[in-house]
Amino acid sequence: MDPDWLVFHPNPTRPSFRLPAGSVDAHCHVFGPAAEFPFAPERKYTPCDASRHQLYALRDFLGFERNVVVQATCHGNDNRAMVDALVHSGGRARGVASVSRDVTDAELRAMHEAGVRGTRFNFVRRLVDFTPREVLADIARRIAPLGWHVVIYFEAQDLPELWDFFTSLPTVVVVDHMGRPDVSKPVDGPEFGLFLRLLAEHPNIWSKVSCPERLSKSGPPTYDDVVPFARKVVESFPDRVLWGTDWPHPNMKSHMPDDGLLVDYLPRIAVTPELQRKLLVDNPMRLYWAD
Ligand code: 0GY
Repeated sequence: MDPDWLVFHPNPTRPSFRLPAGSVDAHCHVFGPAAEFPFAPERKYTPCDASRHQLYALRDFLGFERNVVVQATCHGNDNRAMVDALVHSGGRARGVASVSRDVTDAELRAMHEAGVRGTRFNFVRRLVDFTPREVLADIARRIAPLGWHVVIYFEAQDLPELWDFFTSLPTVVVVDHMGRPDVSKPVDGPEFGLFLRLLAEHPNIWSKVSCPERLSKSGPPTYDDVVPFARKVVESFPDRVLWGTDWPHPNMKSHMPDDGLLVDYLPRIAVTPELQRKLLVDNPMRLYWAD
C-alpha cells in the first residue's frame, strides 16, 4: 500500500521564533502505522505512516508542550490510532474524533476518558462521501452533553449553502483553516467577508488559522498571500482562534512544508506577545484542557 502523497519533511529547521511556554499544536494527525492501525477502506488517499512517536518528537523539537490530534479521513471512523496517541501522551494530548450516528454512549464515554473533546464533520468533497445533515445534527446532539465541540472542514464557496446548518449546531464549532479561503481574492472582499460575518454573528464559532501551505498560491517558504487573511482573523477574534502545524500534512501534492518555518510564520499572523499567548496557549487550553 504505497502512499500517494508526499512524505513529511525529514529534518525541519529549528524555528527562530520561540513559542510561548505551554504552546499547543492544536491541529495535527497520526497515521497508522498501517500494520497496527489499518487505513479505512473508503479513504480517498493513502498517507505514509506517521506515528505518535514521530509526532511527539516533532512537538519537542519545535518547542510545543501539547497536541490536539485530529482524526483525518484516511482513518474514517476508526479512531484507534488517534486514541492510542492520546493515551500514550502522559496527558499532553487531546483529540478530535470522527464518529457515526450509531456510536454508543459507552464508546463516547471511553473516548472522553482517553482525552477526546470534539468530533469532526468534513464537507470537503474530495475527502469524503456525502453524509445527510440530519445524521450530523443527530451526532452533534449526542456529543453536546459531554461538553465536546464540533470541528467543521469546508471550502469557502460552500459556506452560503452550509451556513444554516453550521449556525444551528448546539455546541462550540471550530472551523478548520479559516474555511479554506481563496487567497487570490481580496481579504476585504465578499467571500472572506461572509466568513468573518459567520464568526462576528456567532460567538460559539471559532477558527483555526492554520495551513498557509494549503491555501497559499504564492508558495513556500513564507506564504505571504495567506498572512493578511490569518492576521485579520487573529486580530478580529483573538479569543476564538487556534493554530496547528497540520503535521504530517496529508494530501499535500505541490510541496512539503518545513515545520520549523511554519512556526516562524506565527509572529507574522499574531504580531504581539499577547495575541501569540491567546492563540497558542490560552485558547487551546480553555477548549481542550478546561478540566
Ligand atoms: C487537514 C487537511 C486535509 C485532510 C484532511 O481529514 C483529512 O483527510 O483533513 C486536506 O486534504 O485538506 O486538515 O489535514
